[in-house]
Amino acid sequence: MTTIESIETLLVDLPTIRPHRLSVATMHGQTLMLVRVRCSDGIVGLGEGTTIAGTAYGAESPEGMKLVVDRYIAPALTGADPRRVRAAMAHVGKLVKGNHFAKCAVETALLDAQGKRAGLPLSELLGGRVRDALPVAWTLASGDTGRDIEEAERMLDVRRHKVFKLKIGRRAPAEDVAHVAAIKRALGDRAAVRVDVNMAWSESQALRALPALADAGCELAEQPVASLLAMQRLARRFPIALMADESLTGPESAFEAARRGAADVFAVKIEQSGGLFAAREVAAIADAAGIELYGGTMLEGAVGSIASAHVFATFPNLQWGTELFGPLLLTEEILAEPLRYADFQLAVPAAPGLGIVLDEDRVQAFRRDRDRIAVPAGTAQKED
Ligand code: MUC
Ligand code: MG
Repeated sequence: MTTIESIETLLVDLPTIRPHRLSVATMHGQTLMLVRVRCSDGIVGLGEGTTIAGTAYGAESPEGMKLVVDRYIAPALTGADPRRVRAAMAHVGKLVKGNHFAKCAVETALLDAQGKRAGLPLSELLGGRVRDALPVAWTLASGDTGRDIEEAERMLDVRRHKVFKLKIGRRAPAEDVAHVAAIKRALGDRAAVRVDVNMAWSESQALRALPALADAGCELAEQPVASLLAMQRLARRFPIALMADESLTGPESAFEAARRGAADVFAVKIEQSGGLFAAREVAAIADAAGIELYGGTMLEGAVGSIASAHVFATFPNLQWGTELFGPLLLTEEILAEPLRYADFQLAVPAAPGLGIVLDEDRVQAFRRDRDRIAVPAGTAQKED
């Protein structure tokens, strides 16, 4: 019988190419919690858990995920059959409540191993991909309108992105609307402009700002308010699509959002959903309810981004494309062969499992010392 021999975790701290300003925090670096599942047949599966600015975005942190995997998930799975991925994760579900991001990292590693074992890319293992490449949006979040326009122009020039998501919600809504309008004016029909407010507005602020954003040519607003009821009241009032992100924490919440008609689009995220299978359930609920789909990111590094890509490649509907640009926000490459971004798309690898190989030297170089609590200079999350 094939068994899981060990599950190991490590934290890898990587700087971002520039400060990334969201309404909840400014990121200067990203911490990847990598998981390696070693099986008795010699196969090793890889997974990743990532958050946005530590605990500023959600309840989990990379350090917390590592603890949950080391202390609770690894002992529960050691000795289990790695080929029974769903049984293994059901067992974990009984012992570990919540902790969606940590569970997603482990499920990814089990599926990577299973794909390698079967000789199938993850997307084929999950039932078959319907596309080999995914459109990828870029997030403009430097905090400066001129700099954002220059960044967008560069992305258009090199044909890497032509859809831009603007992070807003830190400033007064009227200032944000002016920022969005200036960027859309500069880019014109060459690019699509969307915004993500990360829940920063009250409903009355959203009521004033959404029509102004629509007038400025912004095609979509992501999670302008926190409340699902407020999302429901705002939906379909203005000629701008409303997308749910933070409201979607798995299939149950997706069902509730769909039942209430609280969004036109769902941003599906594998970690927030609770894993790759759960993300597919969220997408199925959207499809059944006539809600459109978008492949979201938790700003994962290469491992989490490519796991997401395999899942999104299986979605029959993906009307709004994806934003799997996480690895491009980091200064350092940790793969032996970088992911392929070209012609505004990310190629979904064709090799078995995730279809990627870590550059072990690079990983070790950026690995956080096990005994050191402090985060290396330049990568700490801090408010500016
Ligand atoms: C989010 O809220 O969607 C996605 C892109 C980005 O810059 O941040 C993430 C999180
Ligand atoms: Mg969002």
